[in-house]
Amino acid sequence: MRIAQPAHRWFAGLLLSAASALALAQAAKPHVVVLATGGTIAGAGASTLNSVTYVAAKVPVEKLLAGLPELASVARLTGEQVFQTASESFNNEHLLTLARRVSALTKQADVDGIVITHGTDTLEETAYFLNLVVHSAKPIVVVGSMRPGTALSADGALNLYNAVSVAASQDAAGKGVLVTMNDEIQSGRDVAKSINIKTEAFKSQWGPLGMVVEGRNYWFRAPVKRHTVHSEFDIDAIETLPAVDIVYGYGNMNTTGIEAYGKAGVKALIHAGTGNGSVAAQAVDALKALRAQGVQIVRSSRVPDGFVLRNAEQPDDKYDWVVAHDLRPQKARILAMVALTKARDSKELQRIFWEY
Ligand code: DAS
Repeated sequence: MRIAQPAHRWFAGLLLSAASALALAQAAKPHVVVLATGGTIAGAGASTLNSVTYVAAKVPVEKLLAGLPELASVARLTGEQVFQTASESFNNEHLLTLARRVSALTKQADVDGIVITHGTDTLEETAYFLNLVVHSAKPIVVVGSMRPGTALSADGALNLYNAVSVAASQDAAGKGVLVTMNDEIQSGRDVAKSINIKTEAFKSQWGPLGMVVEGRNYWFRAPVKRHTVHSEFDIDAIETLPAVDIVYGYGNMNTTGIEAYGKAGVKALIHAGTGNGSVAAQAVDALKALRAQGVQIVRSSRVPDGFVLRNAEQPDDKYDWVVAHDLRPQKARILAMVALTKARDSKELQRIFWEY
């Protein structure tokens, strides 16, 4: 014979079973780890009208996640504060530390995807670096914002939601490191900050890979250059990064910078030339002298889009120089640093610039 339960015990039982059902449902969601590094997405301004005047790298990751309860609908989250810095101040140690943490997390069976919140100034460099050295097909998404969360029409909340949503998506696996900004899903290799004052700041001349709208991914193309699991480079085998710097081409340029970097012992120098990577006549001998000292010379261009043709503006075969293909100078520097942990001659270096 069933003994009737008093109403309050029946209700408590109902609540308990609902709570445990909710907990089970949450536990079944993909586990996304959010690694916070600082930037505007963690910034704060004095008033809602301060969309450009604010202090970056203030809000801790716990607060970023707590301020976005919608995230619980897409993933189970863990937050880690790896750094709290504006990204213009990133150095090679930041890159190595972050990549080692990302790599270690991707090896954990209970981690399904990773989001890195990052300043927008060098976000494109970090995304490309991770694309080259983290051997995992799991979604890795780098995200920032152009306005602090305290401003009217702040973009960080939706950018972060989109980043977590993409990182929790199975269809985002195997596409290399991704960047979600302004509803677009960009390739970490191709994307660069192209407008320094709009929320529609990140562009790729080859276009985004897709869009994320209301938590759903719409893909339109896939990367063709080598990345992540198809890369010959692995962060677990990289102790340090060699010195690689950039000189800028312009009218009336001189060789002071080129010679100074030679004296400083750079292993490669990226020349951000005019046009199709042109080198001023007065700079050619200085670059040839560096090459003769064993410094690799990589011709990139200050022109954001297009790509540098080998042996067009300069006899690269004769000078034993390398061309950066379609990579902007700051991206070419990242690839040259990683490549020189393995490549020992310019032919190998040029192959790497064609393939990555
Ligand atoms: N200073 C910028 C940075 O940290 C702020 C930003 O846009 O994120 O990259």
